[in-house]
Amino acid sequence: MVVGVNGVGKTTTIAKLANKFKLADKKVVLGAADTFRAAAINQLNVWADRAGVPIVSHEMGSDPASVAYETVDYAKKNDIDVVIIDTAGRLHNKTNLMNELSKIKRVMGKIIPDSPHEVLLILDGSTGQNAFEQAKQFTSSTEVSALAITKLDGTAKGGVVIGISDQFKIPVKYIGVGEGIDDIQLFDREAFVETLFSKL
Ligand SMILES: Nc1nc2c(ncn2[C@@H]2O[C@H](COP(=O)(O)OP(=O)(O)OP(=O)(O)O)[C@@H](O)[C@H]2O)c(=O)[nH]1
Ligand SMILES: [Mg+2]
Repeated sequence: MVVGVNGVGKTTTIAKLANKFKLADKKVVLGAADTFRAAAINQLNVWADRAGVPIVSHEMGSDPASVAYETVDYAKKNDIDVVIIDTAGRLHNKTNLMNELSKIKRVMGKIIPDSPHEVLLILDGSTGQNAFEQAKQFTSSTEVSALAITKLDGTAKGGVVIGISDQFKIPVKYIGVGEGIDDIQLFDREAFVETLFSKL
């Protein structure tokens, strides 16, 4: 399950992960549980096509939790290895969003107990201190198990994530380094710290 505020790179990161798992010979399915915007569903559909993986989607405005439920159900019936659920980054208000995320998480567990096995919080590396506030919000309503920092291909170095990872005790797993499907890397602490202190 992939969470984060709007525009941080959730959908793009999902596409990258889908591609990565597919190349590792895993069977992948995507769930378009960001039903808040029609464009979000289309965007995920395009990426699913590009990565060559199936997708479960309903029309805009439909219940995101039911999309998630159906996706996990599809995965179970079709022997899928990896389910990746896209979620909305914004709703009419923050409380709605957080309640919705809890609900999405809960319904998945009805089909596969203990799922989702990972809740990945996406943070935009160029955000600065506001990323702390985001981490606080999301960790209070869902159990975030890992972080991904996007947009590290620009001038941003994403140093804020060190404090976030430390304070919330959540490991950083991936970094995003571009808009393309291959532009994802496993987080490498030493390389990250080297970059932080390197001269441009
Ligand atoms: N340069 C760069 N751009 C990125 C990266 N990841 C995502 N983007 C861009 O950031 C923009 C937003 O990405 P999305 O994946 O749509 O973000 P989102 O979190 O799904 O946004 P919402 O669906 O609106 O909540 C897009 O233009 C992406 O191409 C990255 O690692 N580097
Ligand atoms: Mg999105």
